[in-house]
Amino acid sequence: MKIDLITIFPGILEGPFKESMIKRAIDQGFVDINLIDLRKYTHDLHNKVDDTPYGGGCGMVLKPEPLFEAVEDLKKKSTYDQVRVILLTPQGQVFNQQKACQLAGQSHLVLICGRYEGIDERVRTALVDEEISIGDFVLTGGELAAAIIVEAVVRLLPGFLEEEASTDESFSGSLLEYPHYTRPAVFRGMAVPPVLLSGNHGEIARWRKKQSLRRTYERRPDLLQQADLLPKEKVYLEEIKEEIKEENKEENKKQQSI
Ligand code: JDQ
Repeated sequence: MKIDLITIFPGILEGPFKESMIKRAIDQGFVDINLIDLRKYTHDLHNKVDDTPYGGGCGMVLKPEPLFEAVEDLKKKSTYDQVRVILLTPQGQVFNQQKACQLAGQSHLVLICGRYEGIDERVRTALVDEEISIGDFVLTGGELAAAIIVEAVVRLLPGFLEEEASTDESFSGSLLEYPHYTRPAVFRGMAVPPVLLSGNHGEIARWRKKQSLRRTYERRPDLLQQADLLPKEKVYLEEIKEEIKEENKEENKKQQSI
């Protein structure tokens, strides 16, 4: 897979791609990531990439010419026949794991990281295939949003992560993760749940599944709505609801005795 990122601040994106998981993916040849400085596609003395908005108003807008030249150049040089051009913007479709999977299936992505008040609308209409937001909050530019998308996509590339690690996790299975513990067995008086030390793999799997269901029920009931649970999981969920009811009764008794 090839990922090109067009930005006026390549420095923002250098760090994230030089460390850890993404560096390994690059070194092992799973992905080729290129930072493209938009100013390289300007022709004036000052490498001007922005201009004032028509109609007035505050701030600046990214000019169309450098962005068109950059994307056209990247497409011309691409060895793939399908190049997907993505714009990071607060107005895009909200990014999620499903979208990450879709993008991981593409061979060549071009991510445009805007700045200022945004980009000239003609870039959006004539050049961009898809607009993505990483969530309902406001950033000052698209670079950090692009880094998040690259991270979520690269870890899904076929053969890169351990199979189980990416299929067994939060969101792809639409349940939250169960709690994890490592040594020591007792830390500052806090003990690891005994079942995890039992060596009974069936019991451990059952405990973990119930913990996943309980966490999802308590923290993200919206995810349970979408999940199609197995009959066994539905039984666990009913047990969990009973357990929570019992725990609340105990809480109330304690409260009343004070
Ligand atoms: C740009 C901006 C318009 C703020 C300029 C380019 N999820 C998400 N939040 N914020 C962004 C994405 C984002 C992406 C690219 C950006 C913000 N800005 C600043 C532009 C309205 C508000």
